[in-house]
Amino acid sequence: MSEKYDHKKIEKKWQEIWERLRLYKTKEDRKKNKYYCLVMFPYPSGDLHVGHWYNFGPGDTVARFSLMKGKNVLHPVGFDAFGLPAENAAIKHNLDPKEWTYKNIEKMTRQLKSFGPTYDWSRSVITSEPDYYKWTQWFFLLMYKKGLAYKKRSPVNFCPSCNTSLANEQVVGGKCERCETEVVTKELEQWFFKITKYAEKLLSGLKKIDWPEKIKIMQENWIGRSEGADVKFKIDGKKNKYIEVFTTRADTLFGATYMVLAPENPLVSELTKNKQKKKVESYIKKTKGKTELERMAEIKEKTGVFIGSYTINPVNGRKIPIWISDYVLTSYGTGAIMAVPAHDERDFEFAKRFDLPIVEVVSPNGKSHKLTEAYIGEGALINSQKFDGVSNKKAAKEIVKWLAKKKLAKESVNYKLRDWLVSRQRYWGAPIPIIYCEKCGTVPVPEKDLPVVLPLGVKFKPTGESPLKEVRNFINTKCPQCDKKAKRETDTLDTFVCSSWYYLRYTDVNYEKGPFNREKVDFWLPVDQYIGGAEHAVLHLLYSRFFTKVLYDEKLVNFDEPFTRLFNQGTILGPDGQKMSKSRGNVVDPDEYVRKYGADTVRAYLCFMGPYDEGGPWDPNGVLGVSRFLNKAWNISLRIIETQKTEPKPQNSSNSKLKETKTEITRRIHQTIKKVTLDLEGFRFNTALSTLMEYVNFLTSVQSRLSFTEGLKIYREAVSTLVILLAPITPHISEELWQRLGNKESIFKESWPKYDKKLIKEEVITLVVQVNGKVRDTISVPSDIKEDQAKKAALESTKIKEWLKGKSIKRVIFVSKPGERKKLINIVV
Ligand code: ANZ
Ligand code: ZN
Repeated sequence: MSEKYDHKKIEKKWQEIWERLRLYKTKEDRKKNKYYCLVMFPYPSGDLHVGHWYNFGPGDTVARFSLMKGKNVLHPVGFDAFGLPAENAAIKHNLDPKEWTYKNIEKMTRQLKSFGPTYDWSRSVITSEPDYYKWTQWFFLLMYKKGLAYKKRSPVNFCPSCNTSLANEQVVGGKCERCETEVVTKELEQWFFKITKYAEKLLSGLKKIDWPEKIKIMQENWIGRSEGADVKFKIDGKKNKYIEVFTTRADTLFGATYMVLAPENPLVSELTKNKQKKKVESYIKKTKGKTELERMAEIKEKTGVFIGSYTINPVNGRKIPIWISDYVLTSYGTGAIMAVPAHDERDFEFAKRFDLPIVEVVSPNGKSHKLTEAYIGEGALINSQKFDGVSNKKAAKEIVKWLAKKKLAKESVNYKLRDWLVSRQRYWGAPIPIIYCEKCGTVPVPEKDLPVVLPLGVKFKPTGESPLKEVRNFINTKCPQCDKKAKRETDTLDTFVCSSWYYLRYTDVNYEKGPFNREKVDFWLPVDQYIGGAEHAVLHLLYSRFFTKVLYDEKLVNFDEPFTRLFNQGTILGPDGQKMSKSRGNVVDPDEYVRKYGADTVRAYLCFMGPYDEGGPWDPNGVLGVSRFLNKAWNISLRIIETQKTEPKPQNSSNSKLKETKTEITRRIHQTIKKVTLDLEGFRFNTALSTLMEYVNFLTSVQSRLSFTEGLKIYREAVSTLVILLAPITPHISEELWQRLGNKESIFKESWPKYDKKLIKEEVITLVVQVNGKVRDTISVPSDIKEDQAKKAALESTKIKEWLKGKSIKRVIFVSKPGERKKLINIVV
């Protein structure tokens, strides 16, 4: 009996040897093609969960595969270590956030190492280290110097549970992305990054990157480009005073019967007539505290107040009333709209409620109708004077042109994207490097004074105000300009700022002259393959693109998209098919499976469980199946390897039969190389693995025709191929068998096998065609012919056609047994 597959022994042994050999030490080898393979770095939450494994396991397969294909691979990992959970855990357990974070990093590093990844640990980053966040602060200063960071008092999203403001991207369906608490609006003075300046570039850049279509569409919608026109309405009774509105439907101008301003629009106080003042003010008060999402909700009953003034519709001179309503947002377009109740649903509801005139101007059939709801479709214009009869699409352009001549309109583009709110009223983050001086005002911390160190051991409670406000020796400082007493900014930076540039730092983590070493960044970037979850679609993935574009414009890097190719792994569900969660009790602990079956089994299972971008439920039986496969692969490999040492060669029976079988094995080897190579290149890990499973079954079955001793040379080649093809997925077992095959160097120094097209050539078998059970023809067909093709071939045979003349076919039966060298078609007439 051969030695049993002992995953514990093998995995420990090779992890130690690989570390000793410094196998994963990355070098810049200019003779090879570089390949930067990046996985989204984890937040040190305490435990590596299955989702992490699903990101990192197959990610490591990609890195190892590229390594064996002869590429110069950079495959780093680090920790996104600042952030709220650390602080919340600290409060709950009366710990220090730093202590909690670093303990978790230690634990997660151990867990990460247990699956045998190729990470070069000497290139790791921890974003909460001063020598990292020093440069995060440097980026803030860069934005500030370029006018891309500014402070503004405005209503912002605020999570009452996390006690901090949030960026728009962190509000999902009106709730805090992190804790799912309903977000409220608060008026605060906050720092923003002017990402809106890059709206167009962020949009057009999407065209040239190889990302999942889904993510590109999400970013496109988030940026929300909208083409239309700004149209000027003269204020009635005022000379040369206008209100500008943004509209995407200039074709409907003749149907604009009232105007609506956002309650926050500065014109409101100016234009409100005394009689209306009380009502208007109380309405404005009620609007405050409502989030944009609430205000735009379709279902909500429309509210508003007439402010007593009028404007003149520029197309027909009609006097129309000005209202305020919360369904008009202050932050979009011009904060004012022309309302066309006949063709806009919200305006229609509003007009019904307040009994405002509804004038139909776009008609599907050129006639007028009594409208019971807004008509939003296409049509020809009516009630629009000289534009009557013109198709509405065309009319939109013509009306803008016509008004533009009178300087009353111009084409305009708006974006839904808002500036990125980056300040947080929390402790565990990079301090914003700004000083306030009574004399000099807002003063950026000079680069030589970076980092602004986050004080440690601070006792705090989240109150909605920055905890750093309580730390005297942090807050009190000197003005870098006049040297007088001054105070530091006490908000910290959103952790998404830290993660917007970490992929640059990996190329030289100890660099001291700047955030990154230009020479190394020129060599490694952009990232060739990024792998991570789709939940970052409009967060990290958008912010990183923005950072890169700023760097590009500053000529600090020579590329303007950071991640050339992106892959989103799917989600692993609990064994019950539901999302894993503690409350459901369906959370799978990968460590437990590693202990029981080994890292190689878990890695292979993750590759095998389904298409990588889909994921699916975790199936304990599936793990068992994969474990059986590895045992089978181990057993047969070992039997072949050991045959050489112990058994004498027997006498050959029939030379031609043996030769035929050897050819068959050779063909199978090359077919398998081809299939697995293409599958790994396409991230089809599941089918790569099922091909290898079939291959092992084949090797097991073929020995009935050619014993191991008879075909030892070809069998050894078959085993070599098996372990090489498996190596990126199950590195430990492969390395062990590789060594037992007598190889001295690591399998990961071996180059990926090439297949020989000539040797793959399709095998031909015989298709026997019967009519009513009698053999009438035999045709040569490919061995893997499918039922439809076989039927087609049979019916196209001239001999068969002859037999079928004048008869009607009742049934066609296809008989195909795997491994048989003949297949059969029986036509029943
Ligand atoms: C007249 C009109 C007639 C409109 C019609 C629509 C249909 P998107 O595509 O999202 O850009 N709008 C403009 N600014 C707004 C604001 N600050 N708050 C709320 N609504 C605003 O939508 C543009 C349309 O949304 C604009 O075109 C305007 O209404 C409204 F049959 O103008 B429209
Ligand atoms: Zn929250």
